Amino acid sequence: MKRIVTIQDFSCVGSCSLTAAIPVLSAAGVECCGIPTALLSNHTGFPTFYSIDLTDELEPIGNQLKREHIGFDGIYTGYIASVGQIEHIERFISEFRQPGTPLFIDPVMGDNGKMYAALTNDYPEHMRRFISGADIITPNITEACLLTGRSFNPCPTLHEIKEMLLELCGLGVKFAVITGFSEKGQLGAVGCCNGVFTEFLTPKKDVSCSGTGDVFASALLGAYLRGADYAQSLEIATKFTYAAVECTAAAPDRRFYGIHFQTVLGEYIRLLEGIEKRRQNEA
Ligand code: PXL
Repeated sequence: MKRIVTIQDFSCVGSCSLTAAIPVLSAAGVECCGIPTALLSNHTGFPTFYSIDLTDELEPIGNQLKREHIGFDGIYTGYIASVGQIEHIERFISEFRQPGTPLFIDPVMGDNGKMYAALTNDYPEHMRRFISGADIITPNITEACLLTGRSFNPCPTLHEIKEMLLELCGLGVKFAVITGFSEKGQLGAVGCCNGVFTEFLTPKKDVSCSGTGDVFASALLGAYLRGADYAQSLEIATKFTYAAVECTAAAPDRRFYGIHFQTVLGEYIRLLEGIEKRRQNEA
């Protein structure tokens, strides 16, 4: 079984960050070790939250894991609470990333044209440096605009999305994905690897719920670690996220609490098994 480490916050309530990554990656058959960067009562999209910063715990945790000779088949970062925390995580990665260890960075910074409340204005430039060594990144449109220094455009054309993807790949990213692209009543993700584009769209649901990006990113990584190629991983993650958003839409009073992915994890597992069966048939 593959073992990865994910470094992001633990929000007690909100179905996001570690509480999305661990179940989704576990459903993919991957051991998902979580290192919390902060402990929050609830995600920062609620009007108020209580937070304990755990930045200073990262180094002793890393040292202890090294002492036990624990290694990882992948490193995955999500919401990082501050520029200082990015720097700590960079040191952790330089200790644990072997040649060939995939580095997956979800550059969580904002949504709907706004940066998350707790982040500072200099954050995007540090995130831009941080993603330069990544294998896979999954910004949404807001984050892609922040990373490429563009002013926010809620409905970029496919051509504009492709320009941003090429720019992100130009930073040294192997597979850049932008989520939240919409066209003709459909919504989905577009990816780029070596100048080749991949796109997968589903019907658009007008539902916005926290944790959607975290579920998509975790599902994409899980599929990739299970042996799906980049295009297949993007398709599976988009289909699964759509199923979860549909589920959330059916429970409007609960949207604030985060995306309802839990009841459709079985769907994700079936999608992964479908890829595996196809591979066996081709062999
Ligand atoms: O889902 C992204 C996310 C992760 N972690 C925290 C957040 C958010 C978005 O609001 O506040 C703490």
